[in-house]
Amino acid sequence: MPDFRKALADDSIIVFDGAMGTLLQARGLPPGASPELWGLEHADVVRSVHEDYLRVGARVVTTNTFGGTRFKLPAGTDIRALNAGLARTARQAAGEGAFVAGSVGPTGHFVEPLGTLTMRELVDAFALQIEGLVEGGADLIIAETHFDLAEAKAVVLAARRVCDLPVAVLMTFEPGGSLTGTPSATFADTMQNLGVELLGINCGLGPEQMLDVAKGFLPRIDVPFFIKPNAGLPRLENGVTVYPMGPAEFGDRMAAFLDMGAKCVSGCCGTTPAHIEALAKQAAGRAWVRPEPSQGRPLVLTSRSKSVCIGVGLPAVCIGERINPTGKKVLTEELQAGQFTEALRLAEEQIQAGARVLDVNVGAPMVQEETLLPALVKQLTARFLSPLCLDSTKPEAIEEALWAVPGSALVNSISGEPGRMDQLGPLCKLHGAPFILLPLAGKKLPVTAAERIAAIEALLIQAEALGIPKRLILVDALALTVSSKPEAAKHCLETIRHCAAVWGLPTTLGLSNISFGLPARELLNATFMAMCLGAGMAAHISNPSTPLPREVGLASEVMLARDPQAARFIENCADWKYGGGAGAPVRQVQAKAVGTLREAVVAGRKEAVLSMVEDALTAGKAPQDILSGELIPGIMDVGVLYERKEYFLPQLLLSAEAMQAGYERLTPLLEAAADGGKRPGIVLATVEGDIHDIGKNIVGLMLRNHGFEVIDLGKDVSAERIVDAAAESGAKVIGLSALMTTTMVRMEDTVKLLRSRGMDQKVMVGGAVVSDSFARAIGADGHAADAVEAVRLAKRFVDA
Ligand code: THG
Repeated sequence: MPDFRKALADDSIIVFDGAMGTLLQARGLPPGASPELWGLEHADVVRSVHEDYLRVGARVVTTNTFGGTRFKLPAGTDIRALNAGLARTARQAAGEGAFVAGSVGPTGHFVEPLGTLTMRELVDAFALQIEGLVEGGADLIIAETHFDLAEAKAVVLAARRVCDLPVAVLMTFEPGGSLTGTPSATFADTMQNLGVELLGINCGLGPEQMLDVAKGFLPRIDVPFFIKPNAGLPRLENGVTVYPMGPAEFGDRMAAFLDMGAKCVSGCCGTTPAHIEALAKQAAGRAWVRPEPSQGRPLVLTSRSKSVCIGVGLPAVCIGERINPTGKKVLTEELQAGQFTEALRLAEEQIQAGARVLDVNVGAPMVQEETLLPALVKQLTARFLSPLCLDSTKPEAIEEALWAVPGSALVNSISGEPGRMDQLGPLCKLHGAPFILLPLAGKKLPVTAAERIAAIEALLIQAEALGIPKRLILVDALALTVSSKPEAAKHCLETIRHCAAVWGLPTTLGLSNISFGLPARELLNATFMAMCLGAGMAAHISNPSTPLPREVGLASEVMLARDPQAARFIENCADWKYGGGAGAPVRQVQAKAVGTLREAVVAGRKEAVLSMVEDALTAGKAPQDILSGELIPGIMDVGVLYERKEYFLPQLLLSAEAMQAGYERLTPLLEAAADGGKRPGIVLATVEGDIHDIGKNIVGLMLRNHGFEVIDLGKDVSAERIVDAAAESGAKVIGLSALMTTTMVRMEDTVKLLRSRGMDQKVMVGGAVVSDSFARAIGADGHAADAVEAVRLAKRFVDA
């Protein structure tokens, strides 16, 4: 039996098969039917597609299970049996000579806080699907067309729970990032931390556009990569979606990826056996161009939308320490009451001051850390782009928090305390979470550098035995207080140098520990900071707003030649004065102060919005003025940020929800004042055969926020029902959504039916593959590329 892991390691290029759905349709799959259910009934047809791809040179066939989770199938479907059956069909076609890739697509739902699913529910659902795929004989699991980092991660966690098959993860990107704002490099960093065996990009783009995306992450990865573009960008011709790129051009264009070092290649939407034949010819006789093995790759932390590299020789990273109840009365009381206002304020303040990672510690007396830490982590993840550092002595709290993070958080920490490595090490490995290795063993503090190095070495051996890769380890050099141990700083510096020189490991420490019990602590901390940076420290857990250490940190980066043209130094310290008290002004990273209601909407602060609305009402402001003078301008600002790609979907949703909360408070007052005046109505629906509703729901939320009465008919809605609803409600506008190329043609039915009944409602259409020319071709009145544009269009239609 050939082993896919061996094929990944050898010199060959691996050609996968091409599109499945369009071929099934050509062979009898009715429009709108579930390809999985139909395929189970028509195994011979599915098998014929697999065989056609094998005949033209594919070495891997992909199971017809893209929508094989409970979210995409009717209730009561035996998920495991369905996936096993379809995998068996692929296995029969592949025999012993070719591989079977078990396909796992997106569910169409978001995990908290973007949606309502928990990460655990999502992983359970994928695990059930993957059990079936394994039972049916898959050789690898392939997650494809994913657009949210958390969901892609869930597939990996599920696969690791169920089997030891290699896992490939492919995400879909637009030039600016994935739909929920993940740049391709951050995707690559997160997946590499998780230890996926193969990573890549598929769908969404044709080969030309995909080339730029691939260039963006290639320098960051050591694992083999997979490129699976569409046959160009789709066009609509006579009511049919057409992918313009023919087999010969497709084969030719794929050569660029093979030159770049792609290990696996294939085609997504619009490709046929002829495309794969051309691709296989292109790959024939070529050997895999192996990427140069990297030296000293940094440790990388990620959030959904950002990567932070920590490495010897890179600019030092400040891990902001202040979300920690130690010595903070307000924070302690709030955490004890389960409130996060102060924690969120501290987060914002630290980010503005230059912290690139936030340490999160909720360890106050009488606090349930295992529920409070993940709750705060979710709030931070929804609001800020910074990766997090999970700081707790309770392994259960760290585990729960890891489940709440879409990317790679830093675990703080694993010490030599008995059981700690055994408990947390495997968790860090599973979640791809880098961790701080704290050289404490038992009761006695390791004072000398030699003792610390011995303790570090013992922990490194334990980590290696658990199969934890070195790229996940950040060593704490252990800052003890110089007041009680005069040589504490000296031993720290030696530990830092040893880690960098001998193990190539990055180091960090809790900066302020050094100065406990002495006067002029800032001076001591700053001095120690400069010395540690000189010795090669890569990160520090510190208060980013304390002037002197902050200024010395900025100056040190100039001395270490890590601040090109001293730009950051000049930006921050141009007006610096000795003993100036105020010191270098804190850099405005994001101007997100929420002095006004409008700003609170922009910042997505629901509580602030509610209390400010209340204040405005108390002050006698008219509800209509609050709405049109604050709430609406706020959401318009968000729209602008979104279009500039400064905001992504998570922030857009958060602001929309904050605005919604304020709007709901005002609604009864507005209605009373309007004296029966009606809000403009709009009917929204996802068309028949399509069960995607994320885009439509966002549009609905935005429209409600702009004062529309939204009649949401849900998904998989017939033209009849849409037109009837428009007639009954008297709505002037209809919004139609479709995600799939196979269902967007149903939009035309609705337009035709509407016009045949002589109704004059304006129709706007949207969805990932819908274009302006498509909208015109089917006689729609407009095309909205995103939720912001949908609102603009709807207003224009109503005002007209
Ligand atoms: N190594 C690792 N993790 C750590 C530490 C370390 N986590 C905790 C700690 N040390 C670093 N964090 C803090 C947090 C707060 C303070 C010091 C270190 C602190 N608090 C002030 C007080 O106690 O008075 C409050 C001041 C304020 O308002 O910020 O000093 O060494 N791996």
